[in-house]
Amino acid sequence: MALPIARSLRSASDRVTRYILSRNERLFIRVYDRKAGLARPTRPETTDACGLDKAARRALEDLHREGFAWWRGLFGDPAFLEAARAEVRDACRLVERRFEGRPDHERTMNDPETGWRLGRPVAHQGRTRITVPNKPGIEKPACVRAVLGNSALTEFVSCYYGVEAWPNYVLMERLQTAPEGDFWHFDKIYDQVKAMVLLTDVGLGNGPVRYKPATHRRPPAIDPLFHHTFRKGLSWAYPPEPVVREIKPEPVYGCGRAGDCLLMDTLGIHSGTRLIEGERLLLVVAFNVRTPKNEFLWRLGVC
Ligand SMILES: O=C(O)CCC(=O)C(=O)O
Ligand SMILES: [Fe+2]
Repeated sequence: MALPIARSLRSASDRVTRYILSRNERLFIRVYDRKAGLARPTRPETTDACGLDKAARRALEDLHREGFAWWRGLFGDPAFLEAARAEVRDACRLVERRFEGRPDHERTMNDPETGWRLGRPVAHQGRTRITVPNKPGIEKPACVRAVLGNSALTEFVSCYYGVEAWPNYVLMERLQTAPEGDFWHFDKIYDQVKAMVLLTDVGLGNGPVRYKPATHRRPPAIDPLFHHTFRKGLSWAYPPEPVVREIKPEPVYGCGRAGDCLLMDTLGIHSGTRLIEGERLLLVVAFNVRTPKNEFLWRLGVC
């Protein structure tokens, strides 16, 4: 009997906390930053114990400083790349078949055969996206198993936060020529790192992601949007262009060779750019982490 009472008291207190923080931006920011301070991403000089090699240590330093980093050639095996490109193209063909003849308002569907979440191809952005949850009972192509099974990558992200990290899902993505990129955004107010594995060479014309350096430390102009996202959800995670333009310095572009792995702290502001030529194929591993901030937001039921 005692346990359900304790639980319902706790959930009542969580609801009150959420209500109070919803009403007061400054208080929300203070609490949010204090939770973040409890497990700041580990400083690179304290990460010897993580056993990272030289390339990974350099990427870790860059990720701390800029919120964005390159780990060159991590998945550079040509046989892996060729097979992975074929698997991503196959998955894109499955998406086309599944959406054939479906009404326009259906933006996503769960594929009963594979367990994947399929996104309707977004024509004006040239984007096809398949989400493969990292759960039992979900079909996982070899390329997905390879990125999920790369323990150096998971260790890297755990080391960045100083707490346990685990891959939550993998995106298989294709970008084709299109009139538009997507809008500036942060992914969510939770701590998360995304590892983007390039399966094709990406130059400026091939739709690289762009990232405003150091915005993972949240410039003050972004505070109201974090608060609104807390209150009302992810439609507030899109800072307007003039606000982003005022934030220095200029963006970096996620160009690289097939096999390079880009690392991105998704609290920072970024956007996909328009693909002008060729085709960009990508695997993206999204990592969850058990930071005090995330535990707190999970408890409050924030999306
Ligand atoms: O595809 C891209 O270049 C960026 C996509 C993005 O914003 C993300 O995966 O969070
Ligand atoms: Fe994003």
